[in-house]
Amino acid sequence: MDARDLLRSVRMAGSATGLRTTRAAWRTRRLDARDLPRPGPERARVPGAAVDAQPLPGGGVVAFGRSRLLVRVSVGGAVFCGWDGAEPEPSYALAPAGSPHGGAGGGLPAPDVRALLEPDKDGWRVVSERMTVLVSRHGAVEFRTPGGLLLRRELPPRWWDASGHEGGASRWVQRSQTPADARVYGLGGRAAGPRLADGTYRLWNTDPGGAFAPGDDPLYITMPVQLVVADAGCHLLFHDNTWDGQVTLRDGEEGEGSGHDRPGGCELRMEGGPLRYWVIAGTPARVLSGWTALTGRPALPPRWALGHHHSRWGFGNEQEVRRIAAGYRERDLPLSVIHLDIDHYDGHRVFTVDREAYPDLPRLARELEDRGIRLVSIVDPAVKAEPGLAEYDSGLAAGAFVRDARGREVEGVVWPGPAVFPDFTDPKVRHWWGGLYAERLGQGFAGVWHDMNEPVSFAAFGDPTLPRSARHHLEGRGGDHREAHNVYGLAMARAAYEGLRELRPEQRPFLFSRSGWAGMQRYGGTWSGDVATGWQGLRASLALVLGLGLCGVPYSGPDVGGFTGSPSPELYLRWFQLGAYLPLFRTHSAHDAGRREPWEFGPRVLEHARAALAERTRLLPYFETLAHIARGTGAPYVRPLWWTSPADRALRECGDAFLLGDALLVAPVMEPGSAKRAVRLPRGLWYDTATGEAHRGPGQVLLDAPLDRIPVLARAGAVLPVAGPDGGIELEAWAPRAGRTGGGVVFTGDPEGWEPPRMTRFVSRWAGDRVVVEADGGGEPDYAVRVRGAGG
Ligand code: NBV
Repeated sequence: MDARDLLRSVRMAGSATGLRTTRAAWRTRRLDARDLPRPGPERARVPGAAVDAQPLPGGGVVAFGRSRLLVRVSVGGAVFCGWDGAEPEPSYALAPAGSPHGGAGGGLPAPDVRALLEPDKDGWRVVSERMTVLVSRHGAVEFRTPGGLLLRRELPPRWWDASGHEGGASRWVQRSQTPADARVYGLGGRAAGPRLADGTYRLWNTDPGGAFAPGDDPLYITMPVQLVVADAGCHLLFHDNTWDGQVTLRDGEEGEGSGHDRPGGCELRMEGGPLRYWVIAGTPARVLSGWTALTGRPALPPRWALGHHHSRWGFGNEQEVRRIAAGYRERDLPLSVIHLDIDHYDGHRVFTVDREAYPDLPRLARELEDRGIRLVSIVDPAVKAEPGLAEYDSGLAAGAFVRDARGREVEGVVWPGPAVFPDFTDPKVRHWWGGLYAERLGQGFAGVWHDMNEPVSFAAFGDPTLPRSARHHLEGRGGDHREAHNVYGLAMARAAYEGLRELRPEQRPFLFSRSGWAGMQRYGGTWSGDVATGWQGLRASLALVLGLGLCGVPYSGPDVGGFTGSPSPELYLRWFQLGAYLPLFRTHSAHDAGRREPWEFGPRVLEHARAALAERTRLLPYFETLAHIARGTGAPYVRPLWWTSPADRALRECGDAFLLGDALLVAPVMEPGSAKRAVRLPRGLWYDTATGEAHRGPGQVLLDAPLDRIPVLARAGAVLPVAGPDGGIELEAWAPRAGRTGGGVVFTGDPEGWEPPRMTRFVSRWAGDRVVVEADGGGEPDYAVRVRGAGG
C-alpha cells in the first residue's frame, strides 16, 4: 500500500462504501495472489545473428538465431513488423473484416506485391513507394523515406521469457531512435500534451479518481500510438499490444553543425503480449488516412451532435431539466442536447429510471425534441449484483459477467454498490448487452455516453479496476484482465454501436465513451473526463482533443467550465469560447460543483457566451463538412498548427492554438487577465476574422483578445460553408493572396441517416480586382457567396 492508497482508504473508512471498497481491494489481492501465474525464472533473449531470409509477398521473413521477423508492406503503404511469429491478426485495433467502418471496408489490407525482401549491404531491405525498410543482421530495423532520410531506427528487441510456468507472459523492451529534431504526439489522451515532453507515459487506462490536472498520467484512454514529426517527414508508429506497458521519451539534441546529433529516444516496455507494430509514413493527412484505413474511419455523428450540449451530474428531476431547457429558450440561446447522468437511474442501476424524479421520461424526451433538443443517457458497464434485477438475472443466465479462474463471477463495487462486469470481449455478451439499449431508446434517448469503462471498480487501495487475474473470453482465445483491460471500453463501445444499429437501423448511432483504445473512432467519440476546474485544466482539455485527433479519434471535447468546483466568470467564458470551436461542445460538471449555465455568471458573460453560441451555430455547416472529411479521410477537425507545415519546428512546440479544418486558426485565451494573445502563424496569409487585418506567416503576431471573443484567423483563399441569416448555407470566401487561387469543399448530407453525402468543391480566384468563387469545373455555386478580406 503506498501513501496515496493509504490516504484513499482513510478517506473511505467508516462509510458503508468504505467497508465494501476495503473488502473489494482485499478480494482483488487474494484472487491475484491465487490465480496470477507466479513470477518464475526468466530468460533474457535477443534475436541473435541472422541465419536466413525468405521473400514473401509484400516483404519477407528474416530468421535470426533466437527469433524471426516478418516485414510486410500493405497496399496503401502501411508497414507491418512482427517478431516471434506475430501476425497482424487477431487485433482489437484493426477494423473487423466486412465491417461498415469505411476505409477498405475493414479487414487486413492486402500485401503490396511489388515490395520484396532483398539483400542489402548490411542485411536486407524492402523498398516500397512510401518507405524503405532496412533490416540489419542483428535485428535492427530502419525506416527511411524513399529519398533515404531516416525516420526511425528500432534497435534489436529484448525479451524476458517466462519459462516453465503456464500463463506466464514474456516481457519485452524495444528501444528506438528518431531524428534529433523529432517531436512526439499521441499515446491516446494525455493531459500534458499535445507535444509529449521527456518522460514516461504508462499504457494502462485509468480513472484518476476525482479530477485530473496536466501532471496526471495515465488517464482514461491510453494507446500505443505515436505520431512523430521531424524534418525528414512524419510517421505513425503503432504497437498492436493491449497489455500494460510504458513509453519513455527523450528529446534528441542537435550538435549545432558538428555532425554529432544525439537522436531522440523512445523506449517501450511491455508486460506481455506480442511484439508487432505498424509504421505509416507521409504527410500528416496521409498518415491519418492510412491509420484510419487500417483501424476504421471515424463514425459520423448525427448533425444534432455538432450543436451545443448541456449536462450535469445531478439535475435531480425532470422539472430541473425543463427549467434548464426553458432557461436556454427564454434567453434565445441555442441548445441541441441535454445529457442525463447516473442520478436519473433508480438506485444507480444501469438501464433503469428513477420514476419519482422522472415519472414520464418518454414524454419529456418528446417535449424536448419538439423544441429541437435531444436527450443523451449515461451508460455505465457495471450491473448491480442483485438477484431479481432483470439485467443481472439475464446476464447471469447468459454467462455474461467476468469470472475468476475458478468460474465465479468477479464482484466489484461501483455506484450501485456490489456489482458485476459484462465481459465485452465475448461476441455473445456484446450481442446481449447491445440488445439492452432497447430500453434506452424506449425512454426516448437519442444517444449514449459511456462512463466508468476503464473499467472502474472502487478499491480502498490498489488499482481501482478488475483483478488482473480475472478471466476474459478475448474472442475465444481466452486470457486474463492483463490483456483485456485496455480494450474493455473499446469492446463496450462496439457492443453499443452494433446494438444501436440493429435496434434503430435507420439512424446513425451517437455514442461517446470515456475509455477506449486504438480503433475506438469506429464507434464514436470521447470527452475529457473529469478535468479539474482551473486554467491548467483548460489547457489540458485542448491537449487531449489535439492528441486524440492525432490518434484517429477526431470527435471529442472537454467539460466546459471544468468538472469540479466553480470557475471564475472569466475562466468559464474562456472555456466556453474554446469549446465553441471543438467538435463536442458540452458544458458539464459534478453534482457538488457550481452552476454551468451561461446565465449564471452575470450579464457580461451571458452576452459573450451568446456570441460564442451564435458563432458555433453559424459554423455548423462547416462542422458538418469537417465531420464528413474526418469520416472520409481520418483528418481530425481540430489539428495542430504544424498540420500543413510539419517542417516549421517552432509550430511543433505550440499547444495553445489549433487549426479547425483547412480554413480557420483558433487561438483560445488560456491565461487569466489577458486581452492580447501572441499567436504563431504557419506560413501563408491569415486574416483576423474580427478585424479583417491580414497577417503574414510564418512568424508570431500579437492579436487583440478582448473578453468578448478569442482570436480566430482565416487562411487566405479559404472557402467555407456557414449558416446564413435564414439558416441556409452560404459560402464565406477569404480573398486569396494576390496572384494565387484558393478553395474549399462543402459536404451536405443526411442529418441522421446513412445516405451518402454530396460533396462540392469550390475554387476562388482573383478576376481583375474582384474575387470570384466557382464550383469546381466551372459554373456558379448553388449558394450565396460572401467575400471577405482584402477589402472584400
Ligand atoms: O456519472 C458521474 C460522473 C460523470 O458526471 C463524469 O462525467 C464522469 O467522468 N462519473 C465520471 C463518475 C463519478 C466521478 C467522480
